[in-house]
Amino acid sequence: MVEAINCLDAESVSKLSPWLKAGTTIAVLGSSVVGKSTLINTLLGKEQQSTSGIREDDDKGRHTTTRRSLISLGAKGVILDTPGMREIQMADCKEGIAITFADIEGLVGQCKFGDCQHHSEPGCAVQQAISSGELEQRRLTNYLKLLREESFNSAMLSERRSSDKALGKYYKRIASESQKLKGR
Ligand SMILES: Nc1nc2c(ncn2[C@@H]2O[C@H](COP(=O)(O)OP(=O)(O)O)[C@@H](O)[C@H]2O)c(=O)[nH]1
Ligand SMILES: [Mg+2]
Ligand SMILES: [Zn+2]
Repeated sequence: MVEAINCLDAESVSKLSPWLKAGTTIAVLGSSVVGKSTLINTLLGKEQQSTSGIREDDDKGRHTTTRRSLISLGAKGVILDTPGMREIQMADCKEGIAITFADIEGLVGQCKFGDCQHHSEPGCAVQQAISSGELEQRRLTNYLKLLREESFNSAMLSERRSSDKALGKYYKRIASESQKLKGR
């Protein structure tokens, strides 16, 4: 669905009401200055989120939304304001890929080798489907590309999570050791 709205106009923003229900969480995404915070303010009926129309000066210079925040819209659910993002990466979406490419995943199970990469192995059911015209090469390329992206991002994410955890433990240890030293 695409809705064109004026974020500054409550009546226009009310077009979004079918998606704003109790129990739902909505995230606003998009480049900086597209009007994400403005939209949220109009939904709230007050200027709660800083927008780039409001100048805020601090040691970092002029800025608007600098961090994520989760805002309650009462009976309209909750909404997540975000600073502008350059890109959105996928992770933990193996299930979504499996559903979207159910046809290919069905073929994969029929390949001769369990670890078939579906490029040039003998007995590859996927390549057979390409030759017979049952499957489009473009669709297979997309599938393989998404799988690669998924596994790369998920690995990066778990690496980052474990290094964050280790850092947290390190901080805790330093804090408790310095407490001990103070107590002496
Ligand atoms: N005319 C008009 N101005 C808008 C609209 N949405 C946002 N703005 C203005 O665009 C600027 C950036 O909005 P802001 O909410 O800070 O963008 P954000 O960075 O995506 O959060 C502000 O000056 C808003 O007043 C809109 O629908 N119409
Ligand atoms: Mg903003
Ligand atoms: Zn195969």
